[in-house]
Amino acid sequence: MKVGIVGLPGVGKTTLFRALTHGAATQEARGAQAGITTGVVTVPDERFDWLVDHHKPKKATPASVEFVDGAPSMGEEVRKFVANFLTQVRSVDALLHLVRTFESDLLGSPTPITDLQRIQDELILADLQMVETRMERLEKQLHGTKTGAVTPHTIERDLMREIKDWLEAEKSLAAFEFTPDQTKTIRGFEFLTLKPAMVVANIAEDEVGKELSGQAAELKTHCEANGLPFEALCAKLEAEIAELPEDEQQSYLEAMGVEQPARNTIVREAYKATGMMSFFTAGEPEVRAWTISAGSPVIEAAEKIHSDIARGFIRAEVANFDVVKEAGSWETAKQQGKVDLHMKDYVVKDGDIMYIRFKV
Ligand SMILES: Nc1nc2c(ncn2[C@@H]2O[C@H](COP(=O)(O)OP(=O)(O)OP(=O)(O)O)[C@@H](O)[C@H]2O)c(=O)[nH]1
Ligand SMILES: [Mg+2]
Repeated sequence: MKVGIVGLPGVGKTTLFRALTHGAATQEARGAQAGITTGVVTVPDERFDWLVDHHKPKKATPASVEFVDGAPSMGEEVRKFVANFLTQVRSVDALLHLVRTFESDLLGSPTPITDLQRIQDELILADLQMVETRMERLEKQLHGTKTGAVTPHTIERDLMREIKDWLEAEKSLAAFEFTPDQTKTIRGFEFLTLKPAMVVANIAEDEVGKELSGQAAELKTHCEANGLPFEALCAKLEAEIAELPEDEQQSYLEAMGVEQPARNTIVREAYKATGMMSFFTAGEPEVRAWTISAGSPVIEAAEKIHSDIARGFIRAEVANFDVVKEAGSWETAKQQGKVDLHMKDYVVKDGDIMYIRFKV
C-alpha cells in the first residue's frame, strides 16, 4: 500500500519522510525516477509480534506501508507543485497532508487551515481537469450518436457532467455518493479527492509532549469536524530520533515526555485511514501479515496468498487472533471448538488467523 506525502513547499515533507523511513528496521529506501523517493515501513502490530514469538518461524513477514516523498518544491507555485506531484505519484492509495503549525524563519507564521484548504482546492482542480479531458474524448466518441440514445458512453458522459458540477461547486468527491455501477465506471480514474486522506500537523519543537494549543489545536478541531483523521508530531525532532541508535531512542523520547515515536502512530493510522486491515497466516515455516481492504470476502484473501489457493478453494478454517491468544494456541482453540469453518463468501475480519483448505 502506497501513501503520498503532500503539503505546501517547505512544510517538512522530506523531514517527515526521513522520520518515517530511517529508523524502521526493515526500511528499504529506494531512489526513484524524477526526484521522488519511496521507502517501505513496517506496520507495528503486537498481534504479529505475538505470533512470531509463539511460532518461532523460519520467516516473518509483517505488513508494510510504502511512503512517497515528492521532489523538492521550494520556490514553486503550489499549482505547479501539485501538478508535478500528481504525475509522479498518481497511483498512491492514500494521501498524507502535512501541514505546518511551527513558526519558520523562511516562511513566517503558520496558517494551517488555509494551507490545507489550498492543497485541497488544488486536488479538486486536478480532478476537474481530469473530468474535462475525459469529457472531450467522450464527446468525440459520441459524435453521430442519436439524441436520446442511451449507450455506455452516454451514461458515462452524464456521470462526468454530474461530477464536473460537483467539483465546480468546490466539493471533494469523497462526499459524492456513487452507486455501485458508477463506482465501476470511475474505477481506474484515480481521482485525487476520492483517495483516503489523513492530516498531520508538523508542530514546533517546544510543543512536543504538551497539550495541543493555538493553531495546531484549531487544525485538529477543523479536521475532526471534517472527518479527517488527525495526528501531530514534530518532524524535525522525530527525524533526529530516528537516526539515533535504537537503544538511545527510548531514553531520548522519555526525556521529551513522549511515549513512543509518533511515526508508529502515523504508520498505523495511515493503514487504518485507507480502510486496510490485516489477516494472518501462521505456522513454523512463516508467520505473515497480509493486507486486505475491509469488507473483502475470504476468497479474495485466498487470491492474495496464491491464485491456486483461490482456484481450488474448499473452505477456510478461521479463528480471530484474540481467540487464539486466549486459548494459548491454534490447536487448543481448535480442540475447544473455537476455530470456525467458512465458505468463499465469509467476510474477513481484522486479526483473523486462517488456514485455507484447497485442492487443485
Ligand atoms: N522548526 C522546525 N523546522 C522544521 C520542522 N520540520 C522541518 N523543518 C525545517 O523546514 C525546512 C523545510 O523542510 P523540508 O523537510 O525540506 O520541507 P519539504 O516540505 O520537503 O520542502 P519541499 O520539498 O521543498 O517542498 C527545513 O529547513 C527543515 O529543517 C519542524 O518540525 N520544526
Ligand atoms: Mg522535500
